[in-house]
Amino acid sequence: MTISRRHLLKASAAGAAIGTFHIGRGQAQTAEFTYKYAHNLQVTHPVHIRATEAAEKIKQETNGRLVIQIFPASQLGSDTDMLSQVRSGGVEFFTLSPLILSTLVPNASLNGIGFAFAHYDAVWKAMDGELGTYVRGQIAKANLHVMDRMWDNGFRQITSSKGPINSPDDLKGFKIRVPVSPLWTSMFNAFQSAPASINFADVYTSLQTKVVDGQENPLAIIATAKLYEVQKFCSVTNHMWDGFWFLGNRRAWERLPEDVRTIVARNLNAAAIQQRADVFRLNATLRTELTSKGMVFNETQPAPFREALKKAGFYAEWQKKYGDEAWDILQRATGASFS
Ligand code: X2X
Repeated sequence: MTISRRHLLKASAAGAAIGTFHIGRGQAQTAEFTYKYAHNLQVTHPVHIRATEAAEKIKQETNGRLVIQIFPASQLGSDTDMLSQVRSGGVEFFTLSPLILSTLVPNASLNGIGFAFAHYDAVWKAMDGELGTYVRGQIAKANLHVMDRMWDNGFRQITSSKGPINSPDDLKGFKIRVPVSPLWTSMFNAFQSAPASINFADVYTSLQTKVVDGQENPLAIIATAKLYEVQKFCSVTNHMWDGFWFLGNRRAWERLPEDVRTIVARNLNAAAIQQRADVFRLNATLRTELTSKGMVFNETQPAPFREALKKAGFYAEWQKKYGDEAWDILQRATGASFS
């Protein structure tokens, strides 16, 4: 029996869908598993680039048994849709912001508390440490598989077509797009802005048509999604750090033989580490690049923004929502104190 035939039979026995034919290295092979991975970013973003490399390595190392097809730029649907799809098995893999994931796993959003992280060292210590372990435990309880290493989105900055944000007062009444997540809405309500929950798939158009005046995202996204075409000002607020959990449909994950799972996990976790370094490097150059495209940057101080959140009862409210155990983990992990 040939290898591919044996795999085919194994796949049928496991009840798995028989994969599509694909040509690799000059020979026709049948993939035993063909899985879809969906994400919301452009193909120029480090998430897509590193995931593509990882998928290629996974194909090679599994001798073509697992082919991961990547669907970028919300091609298969918005984050909200894809979260349902990865739960039902319509897509097998999906990268998602923990804050959006919190619509399913409430305490997943801890990392997004305003001004919790001062710099990247604190971020990875927390997300590769106790905070990440706690959140992955919460995600597992919701019946999703999650890879150990988180991918980077970045420190978020506020862009606007109207004018710079220099102080919390400038956020009052500001029509700002936020991702679909209670924590984001709550934070910009605390600033007395007018937040609108919009999936990333619709952000460019909503800015272009002036449904909203601004949005907030890390520089790597402002650049790769070309938001500079529809936004003039970029205010460096670093008001929140956000990343992406690499999620898997639980049944699809468990259907993979153990040796394949090991190969997938090793490659995706290694890709995450490289992707973090990519974003870090981009941060150093993107400001110049975006300035040359016409964006106007300004610096801000975190203290008045943090004070405004505190005054509005933002930290107290979320401490109550998360519970003391989770809040203590956040404080220990970040070294931040919000009282
Ligand atoms: O929707 C966003 O703004 C993005 C791309 O940063 C997230 O996935 C949270």
